[in-house]
Order: sequence, then C-alpha cells, then structure tokens
Amino acid sequence: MDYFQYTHALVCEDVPKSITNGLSLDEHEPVDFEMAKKQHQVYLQYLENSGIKLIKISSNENHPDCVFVEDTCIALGNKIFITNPGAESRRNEVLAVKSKLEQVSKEINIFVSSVKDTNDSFIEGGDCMFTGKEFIIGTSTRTNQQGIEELKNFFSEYPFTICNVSQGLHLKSFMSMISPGVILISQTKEAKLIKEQIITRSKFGHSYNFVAVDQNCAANILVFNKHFITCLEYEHEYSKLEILNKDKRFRVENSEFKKIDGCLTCRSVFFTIS
Ligand code: CIR
Repeated sequence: MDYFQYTHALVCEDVPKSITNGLSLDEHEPVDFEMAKKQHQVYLQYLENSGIKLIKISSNENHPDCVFVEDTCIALGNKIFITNPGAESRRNEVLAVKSKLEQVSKEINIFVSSVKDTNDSFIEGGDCMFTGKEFIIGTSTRTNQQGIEELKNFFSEYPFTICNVSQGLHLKSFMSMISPGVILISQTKEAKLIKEQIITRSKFGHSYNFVAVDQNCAANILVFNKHFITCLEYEHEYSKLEILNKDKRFRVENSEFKKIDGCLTCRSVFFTIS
C-alpha cells in the first residue's frame, strides 16, 4: 500500500464564528473570522481541485475548534478510529464526525471504530503520526497512555513508538511527514527532545531521514498524492529544501488558525478507499 496516496479527506465545510474563542496556549491577536473563512475555503478548494473527494461535516457554533478535524479521528488506509479529545471543550466534536463517517460507510468501504472508555482514554489525532512503517504517538496534555492503548488495539497490525511531548500542543506541532520515512522537524529545544526519543525508542529510529526547519509551525506541512501544501510565511525556509520543490507545492495563508495553535494538517484527515 502507498500510505501517502489518498482518495478522500474528512473536513469541516466551514468555520464557526465562535472560532474567535478557540482554545490556545498563548495570548494572541484576535482571530479574524472573515479571514479564517477565506483561508479555509482556499485550503478546501485546493484539495478538491487535486481530485480528493471531500467528506464534509458542518461547523457547530458550540464547538469553536471544530474546524480542526484532525484531532477527532485517526485514519490509515480505509480504517478510521474516532478519538476522545483530551480537551474537554472539544470532546463532543466527535459526535458529528462519527455520525458522518457511519453514514458514508454505507456507501464506501471504510471501517470505523471509536474510543471505548470515554472516561479515562484520551487521544487527539494531532499527537499521532504514521511514518510509513509505524505510528509515532505523543503523550501530551491531550493524549494519555490509555487512549494510546485503544488506538494500538485498533491498528494492531502496526508497530507503535511512544514519545513524551512535554511542551507545546501536540506531537505534530513540531513535525510532519514529507514522504515515507522522511520527517520534517523543527530545530527548537523541545523538537530535539522528541527527535531523540524517536531515535532511541523506535526500532526504525536510525532509518528515518530528518529534514530540519527552524520554527515549530514550519515543520507542519500537508502532503498528499505528490502535492505539498505549505504556509506562505515560512517560504524562506522551504525554498531552500530541494525535497519540497520536486513536486507540486501550494502556498497558503494560515495566519488565523495559527493564532489558536492550528497548523496545516489539523484541518483534514485523509484516507483511502481501494
Ligand atoms: C486546540 O487547542 O485544540 C485548537 N485550538 C487547535 C488544534 C490544533 N490541532 C492540531 O494541531 N491537530
């Protein structure tokens, strides 16, 4: 299976006005709702124009962070695991995702399951990264060991490496995959700590090729079907990376989502129907 080749993506079709109250780790300038809406439409349009079939949920004003669907489910191939977000205000976001995926599972061949122990098992998709060989998962303020155990049971055919994310939001706030075995990662102190854990704890640790960028958010790019989506504001970092300039690269604005800790992968979940 080519793990980086996809047919579908789950997305939120619009941005709720309440995004201005989205969770964030730091003080920030107010989110500009109109601009966020535009930035999201550009993102969705690019996915659609690239031939990805979008499975859309509607936004919900009671869920300010609902556009960040990555945290609500984890997909590989045609298997999709619905999470139980560690952030309490985000927990009910999974209801719309579950009902949408169950509805489409009647038409397309996907296999959907969910966290069982919703009192004690917490996991968010932003802490989960598939490398082509294994899952690398971060324990964080949003993801705990019980949540990871449930994910492991669902994807029992793959190895798992667990790292601790002691600062920042999620594992993927510091890194993302460029291609199988190639990890784009920032050079900040925290990212280096996670990289050390990957190298020492994973049986594939020494086989990964780590490509470095300076800033955390620059290390989160979206890769699908030989397309790259990158943030315009880090262009100075990307233009010098040969590996990112071989295939199609689309540069987008992400300023409004970044204010509330949203990187590029957060707004979609890709999967594949054979
Ligand atoms: C949150 O704090 O949950 C949202 N404001 C941002 C979520 C970003 N999600 C992600 O990186 N996967």
